[in-house]
Amino acid sequence: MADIDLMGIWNKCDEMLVHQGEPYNAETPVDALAAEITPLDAFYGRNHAPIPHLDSADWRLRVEGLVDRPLELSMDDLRRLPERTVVATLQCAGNRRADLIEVRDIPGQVPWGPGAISTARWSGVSLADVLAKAGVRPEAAHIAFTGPDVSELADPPQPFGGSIPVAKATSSEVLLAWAMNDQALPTAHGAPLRVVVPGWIGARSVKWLQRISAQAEPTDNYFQTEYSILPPEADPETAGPGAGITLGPVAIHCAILRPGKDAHLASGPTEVSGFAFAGDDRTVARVDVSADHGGTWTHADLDPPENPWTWQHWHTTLNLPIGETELIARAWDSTAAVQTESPATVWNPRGYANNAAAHLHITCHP
Ligand SMILES: Nc1nc2c(c(=O)[nH]1)N[C@H]1C(S)=C(S)[C@@H](COP(=O)(O)O)O[C@H]1N2
Ligand SMILES: [Mo]
Repeated sequence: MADIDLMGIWNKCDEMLVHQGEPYNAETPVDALAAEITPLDAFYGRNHAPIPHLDSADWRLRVEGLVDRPLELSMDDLRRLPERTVVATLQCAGNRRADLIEVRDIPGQVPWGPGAISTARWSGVSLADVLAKAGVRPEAAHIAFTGPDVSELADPPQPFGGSIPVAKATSSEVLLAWAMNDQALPTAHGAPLRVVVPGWIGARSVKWLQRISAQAEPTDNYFQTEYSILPPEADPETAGPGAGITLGPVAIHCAILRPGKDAHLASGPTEVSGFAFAGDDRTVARVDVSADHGGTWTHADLDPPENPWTWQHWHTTLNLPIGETELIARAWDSTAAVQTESPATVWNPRGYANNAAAHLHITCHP
């Protein structure tokens, strides 16, 4: 990837794990996953088309469809509404696809490891405030978002879009954000304005937002149903839009960050740490870690939730035996849902929503 000017175009650090240069798809390195707030230069990037460059002076947001007052808003108009800040984790539905690919190949999709996830402090306006200005009619059940970036993945090519139900869209945590970590929203992350749907798959947080539409049905945008769980026997090339379970809220999962994958280390008491993310508006209730194939489980020390939409880091000390060991971590959420044990159980043809327990191979010497 030497031909890609990471600093110039995307303003990313050299440690990013770049899967594709154009469209840019890169995951957050482990060190940055260990921080509560991800630095901007390490925040993962997920794109389906070349990055659009919008001039924020000419830019307008249209709000239309089943509304009493269609709107055309400039950034100045939006900045007159109350500013809100929400810390929220953004996670791609394809996060940890690499573990599914080990079960069975998933051609044509980015082989994400555990780093298609990051957390930022987002600032902007509440989508609810903008929708209230427009007056959403009672017949509207979904709020659809459209960006300007036309993706060749759709046939015929289509701008990126997605929708969420009105109930989520009018929750105060859903933002139209113009800032990230108290800095102007970077172009790579959707400037001048992006949607942030906390607790839901990243695909619904449409970047470079241009149009909001209130409608009776979910959007028919290609990416709305592309982000769905097909049954294992389905062919993703021929599956129709209704063939899968459309993804919305994220499911509970966790990652082991330390020790690193395939680490060689001394046996004995060893610090094991990672994060867990509950998704939707749930929190993480417990993280269990095992070094003996699930024979015994240690309950990790878990950071309290910042809010329901943010990952929680955890750590514990395990007494590691000499030789090869597989560490397993599994998280439980506040509804008592737990991660499934094996990626084989959740394998699906497009490789989405892998929330199987985290497994990590290490070797310990005396
Ligand atoms: N306009 C537009 N918005 C988009 C996308 C895109 O390709 N185009 N990708 C989506 C997906 S799948 C994810 S996971 C997040 C990633 O956001 P990030 O690149 O800021 O990390 O943006 C979402 N919004
Ligand atoms: Mo995504």
